[in-house]
Amino acid sequence: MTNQPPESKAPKSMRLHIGIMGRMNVGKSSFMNMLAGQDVAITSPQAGTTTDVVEKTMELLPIGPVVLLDTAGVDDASTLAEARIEKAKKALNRMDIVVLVITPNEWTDFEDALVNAAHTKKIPLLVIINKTDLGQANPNFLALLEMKKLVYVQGSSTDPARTETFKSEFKERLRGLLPKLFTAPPSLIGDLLPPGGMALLVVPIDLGAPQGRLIVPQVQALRDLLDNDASALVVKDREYAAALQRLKQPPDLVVCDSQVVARVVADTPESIPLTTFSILFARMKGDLVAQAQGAAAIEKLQDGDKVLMAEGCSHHPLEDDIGRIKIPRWLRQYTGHNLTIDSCAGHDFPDNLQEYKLVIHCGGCVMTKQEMTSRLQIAKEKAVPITNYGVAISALQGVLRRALSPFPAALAAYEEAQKN
Ligand SMILES: Nc1nc2c(ncn2[C@@H]2O[C@H](COP(=O)(O)OP(=O)(O)OP(=O)(O)O)[C@@H](O)[C@H]2O)c(=O)[nH]1
Ligand SMILES: [Mg+2]
Repeated sequence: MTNQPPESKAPKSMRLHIGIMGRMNVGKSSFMNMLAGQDVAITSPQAGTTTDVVEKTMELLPIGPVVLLDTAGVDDASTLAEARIEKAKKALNRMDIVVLVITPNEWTDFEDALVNAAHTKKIPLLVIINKTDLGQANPNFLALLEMKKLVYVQGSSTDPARTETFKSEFKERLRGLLPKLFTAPPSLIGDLLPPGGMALLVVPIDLGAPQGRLIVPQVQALRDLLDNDASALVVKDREYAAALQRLKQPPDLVVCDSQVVARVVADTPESIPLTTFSILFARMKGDLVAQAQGAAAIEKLQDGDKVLMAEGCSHHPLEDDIGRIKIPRWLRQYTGHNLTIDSCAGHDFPDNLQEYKLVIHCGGCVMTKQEMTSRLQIAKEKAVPITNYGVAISALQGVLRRALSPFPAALAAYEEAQKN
């Protein structure tokens, strides 16, 4: 037990990030203060009071740990610069849900643009009609929101007599939108292909590996493809080139085992998207963008730098071989530097994490997504780049750009991090 208040226990990344957005002066900061039950953000009748994002971590019962993000208001639509909308859209990337604050009977192009952007990014959106103490929304206006299929709550952030009702209605509506966030299982591969598409899976030769360890990822990929109305062709790496040639149409995606990725890349035309099983799992289990970014640190390693090989479980002979012998060897060969490579296993990172220039994590097959996410978060807080076995192997084989080709955001993050 610790003395910490409950809200400081959960790492930020596991909290529901609620972004409060809207035009200037609609009462975003007042709404946030009302939810927080304290004056977290400055409010004023002056438009443009909030200039930078104000964050408040709190326990929003019964929903759980959340981060409220109060954003700078956007100009009235008439003077709305394109750049402002772009900035607002960018801010969406940090949010799990958007709360769009408006005032009664005012709906501009900005609101439409934000609703569309949230829709495109598949971020649920809840409309708050604020300042109803000054005047109610008229029936036509509410009908317009309903026509746009928007969920809304009405109330006043500054009227103490009505805050409790406002808050509880807000939480109820919010909960109604949440299942979409939590019930949709992350896709392994199915979302990367069009319906009716075909994936070519290149599996390692030693299919008879103990306890089916090498088989599970392929079975999961097959199932996910079938669930998404796609088909698959499975070949061993030796038969890959011939199988590819026999196809009348190129596959929509090639997925191979990390350890044969260099050869498979060599045999695959540039126009065919290609990745590895471990990159697919990294995406499903962790945060591929962060891990692609982390891989850029490989290029910057110097003599004497420390690298940590981290495993989620304490006993895993097969990955031991990759994590303790192969990757360290490739890493030394690739960088040409004298590195200190440590390893850790189990549920905790070592206390001296900040001494490392890079953490290379296993695929986390025995870890939950939350566990992986919180580890990524710890590394982020200590400013230590983190990547994973699969991403690192492709980088060390010199084919990471190619293996990230189906994931534009991760590829961009990797290229950007290489420049810095
Ligand atoms: N009457 C009334 N006034 C409100 C309400 N909510 C906010 N206000 C007032 O509206 C003004 C603007 O509120 P803020 O919370 O600063 O608005 P904001 O959207 O954060 O503004 P920017 O940060 O400038 O974009 C302040 O004077 C608030 O007191 C409400 O529900 N009713
Ligand atoms: Mg504000």
